Amino acid sequence: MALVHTIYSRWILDSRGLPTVSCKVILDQNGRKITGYASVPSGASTGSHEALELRDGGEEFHGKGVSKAINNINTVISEKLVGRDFSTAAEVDHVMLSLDESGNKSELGANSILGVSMAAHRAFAQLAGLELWQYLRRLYFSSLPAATKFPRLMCNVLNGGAHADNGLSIQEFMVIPSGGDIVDDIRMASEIYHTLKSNLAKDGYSTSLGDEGGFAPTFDLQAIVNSQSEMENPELNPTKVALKFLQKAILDSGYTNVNCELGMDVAATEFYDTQDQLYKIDGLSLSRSELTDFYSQLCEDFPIISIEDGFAEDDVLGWEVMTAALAKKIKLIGDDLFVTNPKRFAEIGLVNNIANGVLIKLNQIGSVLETCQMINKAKENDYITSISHRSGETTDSFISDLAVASQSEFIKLGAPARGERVIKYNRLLEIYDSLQTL
Ligand code: 2PG
Ligand code: MG
Repeated sequence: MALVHTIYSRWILDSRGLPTVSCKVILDQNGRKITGYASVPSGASTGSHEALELRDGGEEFHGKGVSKAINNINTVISEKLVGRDFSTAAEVDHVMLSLDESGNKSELGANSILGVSMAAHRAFAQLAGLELWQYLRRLYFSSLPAATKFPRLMCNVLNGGAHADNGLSIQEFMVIPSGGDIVDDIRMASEIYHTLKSNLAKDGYSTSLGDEGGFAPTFDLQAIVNSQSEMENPELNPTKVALKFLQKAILDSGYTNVNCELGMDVAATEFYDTQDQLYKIDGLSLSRSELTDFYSQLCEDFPIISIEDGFAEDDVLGWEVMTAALAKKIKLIGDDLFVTNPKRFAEIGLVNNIANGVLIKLNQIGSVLETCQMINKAKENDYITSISHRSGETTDSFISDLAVASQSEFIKLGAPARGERVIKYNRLLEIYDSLQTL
């Protein structure tokens, strides 16, 4: 049991240089003060069913200011929490959730509630003398086996879609190592990332980075055919060229498709034309069955084990076609589809029996408590979970602890480069080391 002594929020800059909410929660236990800090990420390809991220509009920060969200923390939320005793961080979340009855957190903002929620979980973990992942395990995932299992990494090394200006329709091309343990996997990710960089440079492509630290080349398809390079015969398709580069980087780094596989986040909502119900991908206009065939062929040609958001967020029909064709072979992960919302997951996913995995993003639902409820609901229904960062990130590594605590199958954390991404990789290493010395 501890008393909430202080809650304080201010804006900081995120990895895109835009403001976001940071928060600190100070607990007081018989005069002993404990502080938990957190900061909130932000998406670019956001699903329309996500909880509301409160932005100010107006002139400041081009309308992206978060002073309203911060004000909500420093007034409404503080007034309700400060001076009260709590025995867990989940209790803090329950009180905050009762303050916003909108259903999508549009009264207080998901960014304000989540900032306090994450900081409170950190503070209560310290109060209990536990690492954050241990506290989350105890609070939300106590029925899981005691053993510590690390997630497989989904490393987004080549960026497109809304995260880059390079004309690639598909948003994320990921390598997914499975080298044995998390240390080997992170080394593998780093080596492949740098091999990919040299291979792109050798072929004359830019190695500038997209929002998630992956490379963002603009593929000149005609030049590829003319050059007779190893990238020849991509059937003039940028997606295939991107996947070829990834596969070559894996092999050139001395690995095989046994110890490193591939995944994509298509983010198909971004290029779905609701008028004609066609997907405008790679200069093509594909129907549901044509797009499914396109994915099936890619899965034949490349060692792909996971496709996220292969169809648009409300295109249940499309998801049904894809699920029927591919769910037995690979992971079909819903991101914009489920938006980490247990209710939507039940109504859209379980009722229609679509997808077989759930992407988990804290700020899509807006509290740690509900995020963990979503993870448990997915597990109960045999859906795998992948704990995910956002394209706009901070140096907060909460997701690494959450992935270990929940024994999630995957963690999606961008490229192994740039501070806001590597801190999540490095936190996994830190947890690994702490287990060796326990
Ligand atoms: C996604 C994410 C994270 P954003 O679509 O899965 O990779 O991107 O944060 O822009 O929604
Ligand atoms: Mg996604």
